[in-house]
Amino acid sequence: MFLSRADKPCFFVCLAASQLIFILLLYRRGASSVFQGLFGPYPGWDYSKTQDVYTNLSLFVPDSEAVRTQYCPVSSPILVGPLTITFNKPRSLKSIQLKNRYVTSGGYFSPRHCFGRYRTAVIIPHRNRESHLRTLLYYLHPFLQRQQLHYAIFVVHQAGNATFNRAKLLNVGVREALRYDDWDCIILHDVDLVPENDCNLYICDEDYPKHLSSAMDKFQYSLPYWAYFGGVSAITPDQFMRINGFPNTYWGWGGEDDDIAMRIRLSGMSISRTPLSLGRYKMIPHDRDSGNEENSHRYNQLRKARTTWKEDGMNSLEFRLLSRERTQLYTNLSVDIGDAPEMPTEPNRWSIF
Ligand code: UDH
Ligand code: MN
Repeated sequence: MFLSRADKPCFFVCLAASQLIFILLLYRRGASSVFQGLFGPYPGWDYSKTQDVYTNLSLFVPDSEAVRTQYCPVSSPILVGPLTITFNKPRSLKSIQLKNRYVTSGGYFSPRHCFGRYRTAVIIPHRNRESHLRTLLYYLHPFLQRQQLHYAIFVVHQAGNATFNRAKLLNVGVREALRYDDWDCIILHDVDLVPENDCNLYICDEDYPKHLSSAMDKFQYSLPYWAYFGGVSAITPDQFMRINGFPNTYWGWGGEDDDIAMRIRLSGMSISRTPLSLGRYKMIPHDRDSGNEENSHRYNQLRKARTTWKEDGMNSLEFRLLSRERTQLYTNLSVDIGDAPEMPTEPNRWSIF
């Protein structure tokens, strides 16, 4: 039976073609989305029923006499799951402050009726995205309070007009945030990504760096490719130092997240990932920013990452901190990170990233 089928050359052609399609799908869209496609969605959340991110937040307020005596429970009692996220309403800093009365100067919060179990710093690389920042703060503060975290938000603002450098700003953010507190977990957070489920906990995985934004609406709620590490991720200070932080040399858009993914593997770790049904994010729609043009050197840089990661990172980080300012909703770090060096332009050889 097999032999007679194998006789036909068409059989082998079809077999090879189907395998090729499967491998391509696996690479481009991530295995989980392939399996989801083949076997239907994972049992999970119903995102057609969502709740306001401020629901029941006031339950956390004890009477003025109360003293904290215990740690907060491992699992917060007021998590609701899918959240209502809309971008049609502009948010003012004042209105966000009024809704988050227990956030203190510098964007700090500690649960008021119990001791937060986890200490989480959120670091946001930023330039010229003021309205995105306000929208994110509107959703992120109550989101983190719902999780009963001891947390603070740090915005790392790139001063000047030099080409944007996301990874270097994140390095600066981690170095500076660690001066403020003994953080258990550092969340690296794009300014335009809003989490859609409050059960997506902003705490770290003990063993490996964790990719939290596994399902972004921009990528039809699936991974764009298997090693994708962009958007929002969680890393412990130890894991961060193990990979020598992030590269300082990716100026402009693209490549730095793939370099980080490579560092994680090269240092003997792997990426842990929030399941797709939970790691859902909405991206505030936007065009490419001026000053953040595509980095045409990134393919060449990625090819060399294996040899450069040990000397390009936290151990070579140089910057000038221009100001540290504690605003009511976040700590703003304004920083001069220098300018991109002159390099001859590279032809695009890899189009897969
Ligand atoms: N960022 C800034 N200011 C900039 C550039 C980037 O704050 O000028 C930060 C911000 O936190 C942003 C992150 O860097 O979320 C990543 O940059 P991005 O949002 O431009 O990256 P993304 O992958 O780029 O979203 C997609 C550009 C799509 C353009 C095509 C639209 N159809
Ligand atoms: Mn974006």
